[in-house]
Amino acid sequence: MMRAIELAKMGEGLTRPNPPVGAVLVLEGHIVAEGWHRKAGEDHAERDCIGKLPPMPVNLSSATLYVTLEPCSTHGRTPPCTDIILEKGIGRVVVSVVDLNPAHAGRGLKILEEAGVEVVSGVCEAEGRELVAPFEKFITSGMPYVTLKLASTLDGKIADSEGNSKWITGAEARERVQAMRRRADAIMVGAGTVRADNPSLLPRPSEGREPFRVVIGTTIPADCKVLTDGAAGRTFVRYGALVGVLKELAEEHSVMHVLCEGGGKLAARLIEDGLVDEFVFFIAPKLMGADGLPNFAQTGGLIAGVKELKFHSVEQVGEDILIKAKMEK
Ligand code: AOF
Ligand code: ZN
Repeated sequence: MMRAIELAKMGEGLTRPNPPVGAVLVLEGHIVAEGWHRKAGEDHAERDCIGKLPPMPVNLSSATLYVTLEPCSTHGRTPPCTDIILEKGIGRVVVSVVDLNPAHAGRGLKILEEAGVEVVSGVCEAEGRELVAPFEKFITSGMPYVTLKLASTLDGKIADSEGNSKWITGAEARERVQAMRRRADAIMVGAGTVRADNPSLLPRPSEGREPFRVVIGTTIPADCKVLTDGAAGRTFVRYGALVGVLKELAEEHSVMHVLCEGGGKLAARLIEDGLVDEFVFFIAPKLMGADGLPNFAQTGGLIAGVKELKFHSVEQVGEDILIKAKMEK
């Protein structure tokens, strides 16, 4: 299943509005085929995997198909995966997580079981759930999953007194940010960040990803990168309630996963409005000092109103620390 999850990850950032899914077919203890979902409208992971079997007939009644998501059971853009599994006579199907898409949700597993296929679910469930978290948010609420990434010094400063923020964290942390961009459907920043840094916000290397870029605010220079480079056609500048902007991204552009990279004011608004699904903090072993410099929560300031988070993972990345956290529900 961990191999199937690895395969699924190759589709992250490419599949909207579909989830990234991976599949592995095992026969007599050996992996005989692998597959993953590349793009909505193209083969699902199961079909991609099974399609890679050699053309000669093989008895698959003792084979196990490992899939990161419950196989679909209805005709969407593509035919149901349950059909091909039954057609090929695969004896056992192991899934990580049930598909929360109301069109499937348990139905695929039931169809397989009723047809005599041995079904196991909940394998590597935490990893499988993490993989489809953006899809689940999108399909169940019509809103994108929002990851808020912030890089700060140990004393919580996200920029210096001249607004410079690019060099707070080290090279490895910046590489990780590129990987996060490849997994997102849209990268969002505040107008202040564009004015201060003139970022491209595109992943490097892009590996085929073409995320939207969303700038929240009114005034950005006409010659900034996001408005003038080759991907400028996928840049949106928006002002107003963030809920409305996020809804527009989901409804009109099938954006399932938004990565917000700050700055402090936009971060504070997202936090205040309860729109952040996951926090990713990069913390550098540096002290900036000085009062009044930008940090990421410019509102509140009383212990009574403190926002409680829960750390999900803590990891050293180069000289920096990466903390993933979620708001306590
Ligand atoms: C699977 N395997 O690899 C994926 C699944 O319009 P379609 O036919 O592409 O179906 C989209 C739905 O299928 C999507 O909303 C989700 O519930 C499921 N995605 N299912 O069995 C896959 N990507
Ligand atoms: Zn399917």
